[in-house]
Amino acid sequence: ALQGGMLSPTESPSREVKDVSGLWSFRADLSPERNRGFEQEWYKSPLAETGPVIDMPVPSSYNDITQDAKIRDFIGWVWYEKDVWVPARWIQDRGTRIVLRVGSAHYYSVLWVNGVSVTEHVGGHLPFEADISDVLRQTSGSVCRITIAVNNTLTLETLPPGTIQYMNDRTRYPAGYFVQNTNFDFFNYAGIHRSVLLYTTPKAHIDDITVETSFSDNIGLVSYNVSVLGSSKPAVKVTLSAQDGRCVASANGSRGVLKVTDVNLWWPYLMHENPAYLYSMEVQATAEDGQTDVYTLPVGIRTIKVTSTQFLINNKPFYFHGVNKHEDADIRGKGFDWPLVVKDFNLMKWMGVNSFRTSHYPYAEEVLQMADRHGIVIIDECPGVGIKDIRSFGNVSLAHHLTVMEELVRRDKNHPSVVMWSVANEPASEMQPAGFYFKALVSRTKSLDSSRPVTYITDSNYARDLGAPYVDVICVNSYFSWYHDPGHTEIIDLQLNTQFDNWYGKYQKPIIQSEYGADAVPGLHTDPPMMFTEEYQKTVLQNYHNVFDQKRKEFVIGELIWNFADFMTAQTITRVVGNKKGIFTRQRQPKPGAFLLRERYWRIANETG
Ligand code: GCB
Repeated sequence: ALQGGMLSPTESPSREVKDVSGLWSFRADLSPERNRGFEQEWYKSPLAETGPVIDMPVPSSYNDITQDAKIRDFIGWVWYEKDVWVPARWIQDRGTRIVLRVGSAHYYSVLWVNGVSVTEHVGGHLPFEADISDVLRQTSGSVCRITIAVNNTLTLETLPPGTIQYMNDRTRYPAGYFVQNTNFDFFNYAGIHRSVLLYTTPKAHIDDITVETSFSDNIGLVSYNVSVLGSSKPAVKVTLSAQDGRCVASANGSRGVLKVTDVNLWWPYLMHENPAYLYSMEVQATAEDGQTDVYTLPVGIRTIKVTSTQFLINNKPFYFHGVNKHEDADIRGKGFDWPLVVKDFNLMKWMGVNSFRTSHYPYAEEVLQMADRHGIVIIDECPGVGIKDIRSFGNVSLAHHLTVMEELVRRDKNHPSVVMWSVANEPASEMQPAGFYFKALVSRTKSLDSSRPVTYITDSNYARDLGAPYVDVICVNSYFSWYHDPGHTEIIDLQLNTQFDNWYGKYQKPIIQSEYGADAVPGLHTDPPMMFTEEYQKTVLQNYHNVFDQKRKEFVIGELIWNFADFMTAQTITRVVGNKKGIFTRQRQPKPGAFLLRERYWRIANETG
């Protein structure tokens, strides 16, 4: 089990945050074994002393920043370094705890401060941190040299999995030639993808907070649990305030239940005239020495329930009309970017999108915070995409997958916008070990969080899928008239009806169409429609929608288009500079499919209200 909490770093009277993103020094280890950096101990001295460095922005993927194809397609260790100034008062005040936190770095990371190794992390999409107070106080003064080595190699035991294939035919490939294979199509962007922060807390500090909410009649209930580290008998005080600042409930003690009369529930927007209501929960922990740590957590009070035909938010049926996204954009790749995040939310609200899936990995915390505030519902997906090789169902893989779910739940458990966990996308769930694997994964996730349903996204045959018995909601991807029967949109009606009836007939669980769509290269037109034109994408969507409209009255509880926007992929013969199934281009300009969905989503919103 994981140790400790992962509260999102925020400032408070007792905490400071210093963002050390910006320009870093960078070098890719191009040596044949990709191991020169470790052999020569590049972390021991400034990176520029061991060879040439280039400028690299953080956060950003490094792949598309330079003109060098070797860096775009690089596989192996890259090295980042930055000198930052730590305020002298942080160092001098021994009661201050100084933490270094990386929002995410893809995939495997090793962290040094002033040449001293402080932590390592496996996994490309979740934060990691280290208490660096002692290292800073023992090493040189206030300058702090941060070195981060990041390796994007994917193996059978990483999430997502991949394989490195050595090409041994010397008549066709030079010595040592290898490629990275994966079972997913999005480009394996790498580097430091989210902010790097230094932050402080008092030595005795609030390590974690867990809230679970419910209500009965007009009384809201917030059960909370606070863990404090560095003090054996902290005095914990919790205060819940409404949006106008009024205190609505308070309690003493590290766990308890707050009662809120005349509660304002957290509702998805479009479902209520006062959506996304957030209370603010201030937690104060005072240690024996009188020092107080303060942390404020936004809290949305709402419930989730699943029946055999419905998904209920606050006991009202919710229909997912939304999108699948990617963290993906020109130049920055998967690097966090506020303009992009805000633009995407504006586009989603323009379209009447009420939900999205974080396909195919956990997104930045800022995205979840936006969704909390705007009332957009999230299916929170872990990076378990493309588990297709039987060797990736082994014990080592499962153990890592369980750890990733722990890290994900630990980070995201308090977001009202998150209504369901997705533990995987399109695994080979008909393979024999999949039954045991998904049973273990779903039950562990439920033991970590009993308040949310769990699913994974399947594209396998309903009769042979071995994981479906364990999920709460069936999520199905299908690409009729695209990967099957290309060009034949007239078969969608029959095949999609059959798909839904088969799954429902076998499991009596509500179903989300978690992906459907077609590539449209912007500017390509034909009538009658042909594959890859804007007209064809629209026709595929319309044919799917006709079936959704019949089944929505029964047990289909949602539709998520693949994809919100075009995104970069590995180079293959089926992708024309990326996957073009976006209803927006990669630059976020609408294709005709976006207008079609906009009309549809607003119509559904008005009908279901
Ligand atoms: C899928 C995958 C998604 C792909 C999509 C496609 O089933 O889940 O990651 O991008 O199909 O366009 O092939």
